[in-house]
Amino acid sequence: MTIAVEANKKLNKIEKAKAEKDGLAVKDELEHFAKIGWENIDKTDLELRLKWLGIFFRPVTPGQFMLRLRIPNGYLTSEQMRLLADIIQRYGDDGSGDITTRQNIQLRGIRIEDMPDIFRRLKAVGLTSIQSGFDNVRNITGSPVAGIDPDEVIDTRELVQQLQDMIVNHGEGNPAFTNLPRKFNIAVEGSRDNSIHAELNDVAFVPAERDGVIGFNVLVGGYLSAQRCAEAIPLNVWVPPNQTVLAISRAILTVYTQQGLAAGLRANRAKARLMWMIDNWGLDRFRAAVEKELGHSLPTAAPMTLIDRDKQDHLGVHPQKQAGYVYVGLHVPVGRLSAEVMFELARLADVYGNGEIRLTVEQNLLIPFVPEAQVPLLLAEPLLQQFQIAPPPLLRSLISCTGKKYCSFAQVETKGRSVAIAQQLDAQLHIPQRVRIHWTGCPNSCGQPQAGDIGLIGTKVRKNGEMVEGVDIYRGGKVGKDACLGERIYKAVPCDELPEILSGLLVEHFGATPKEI
Ligand code: SRM
Ligand code: SF4
Repeated sequence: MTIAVEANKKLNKIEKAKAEKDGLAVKDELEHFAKIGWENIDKTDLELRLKWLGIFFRPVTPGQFMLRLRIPNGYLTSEQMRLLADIIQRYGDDGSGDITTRQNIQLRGIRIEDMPDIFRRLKAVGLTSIQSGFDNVRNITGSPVAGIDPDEVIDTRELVQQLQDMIVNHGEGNPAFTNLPRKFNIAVEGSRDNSIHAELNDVAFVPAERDGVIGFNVLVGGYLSAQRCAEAIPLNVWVPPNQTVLAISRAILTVYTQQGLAAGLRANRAKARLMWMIDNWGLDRFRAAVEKELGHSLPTAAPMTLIDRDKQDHLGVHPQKQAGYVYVGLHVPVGRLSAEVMFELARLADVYGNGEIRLTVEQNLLIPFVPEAQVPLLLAEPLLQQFQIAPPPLLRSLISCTGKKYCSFAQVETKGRSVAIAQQLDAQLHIPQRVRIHWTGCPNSCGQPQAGDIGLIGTKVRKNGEMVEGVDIYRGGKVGKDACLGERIYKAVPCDELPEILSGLLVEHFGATPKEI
């Protein structure tokens, strides 16, 4: 038996499909797919490889695709937002957008026959969806207030854009990083408040000062999944914020891709994230492999990171580092957008700001560069009555994954239910502090429930002899400095009992008191 055949036996089903035909190969077939229609596309191309272009077949709404973009550092322009609105508008009620927990945008309702034209239009405004799904590096996150935060350590915008350009070859697709053993998350923090949940990423760069130079310490191996949740651990290296960040990212991705098979990562997808390579090899061997790939050794980590603040949610009106300007953080309930509001957001960014829009991992958005004198006019705009700057406490910090409406993994409906329960409890209770409730429809944990003050993971529960929608409840997640994951405190609570249980938790642990009726 040849070595190749022996190695192939160790590949899981997805690896075999990738070995037969690379995911990126469908890029050249998109026009053809548009002509033949989704029903005639090969099943593996339809359900798997199209994700390399950011195109997700949705079994819940067959024929209406989800398109996951890349919005590096969560930074987009009014022109880009207007185009995204225009793309979904033609699908009427089926068309919508979501701000995701990776500071990104997903569009829904899209027909395959329109994709080639949509791709041309995205390119024309500098957007891409390439390699945003499956075994690729996902949207790269950075501080939403990069370049405008008066207390910022490093402006991450250019660095994040350069990283994306390197990894996806300026939107053309990059065969070097298209066959990772699994998905891969990268975050670059430049603020003091850990605005991007560094600990949840496969690789995170966090600001740290060494010998008077500000650069980054590197964390590796963080991830959430149904089987295991791991906080990222220090690689014990420090890198200056220039090309070294790109070089070390390239080296880590190369080691993970090229040595993943030897490290046993391509046999079982539940044991294929970067942390498993570190577990299998040990941190020292992993670091040595990265340094070898890099061609030189790296200085040890700076003793302290510069993350020393509680996490901000950026809602409301905040002074910028540019005198006379503020940024205004708008709350977008569970990140859901319609074409109409997207057009309106683009208009507000142009009229009141400089045309920029920033997205946050809390599924909200900011309009920066608003002259102080313009603030009262902006706050009086009708959209700000819907996307408020100071919503009630539970709604304010609510996060939810996609859930049953569009996701076939979901055990429960999330977005609508989470808003309804938050509104009910906000009406019943005085809640003196921010309580971050994270909903996620299944144990995959896209809504980062382990990061929430309270986290809810969808599950099925038997009640009165019937299977009903329910949740496991987590508590104790901390974000910002000293971030840590929460732990499960209740199993299998039926959703109709949730308002009472959550109310009890809010009173017992978060100082809530009933409102006088
Ligand atoms: Fe996720 C799979 C949605 C952030 C962990 N995630 C999925 C799929 C693609 C499953 C599917 O095909 O239906 C979901 C698409 C549903 C849809 O139609 O929207 C999905 N994930 C999302 C989003 C949209 C949730 C949201 O509402 O914001 C987020 C998109 C981010 C982006 O813009 O790229 C999203 N997913 C996350 C995060 C959070 C994060 O990155 O900080 C996690 C946990 C962190 C992590 O990955 O380590 C996450 N998603 C998963 C997993 C479990 C990964 C694993 O190693 O097992 C899956 C399933 C898988 O990959 O096998 C998954
Ligand atoms: Fe779908 Fe589960 Fe992710 Fe929610 S957590 S989007 S239900 S895969």
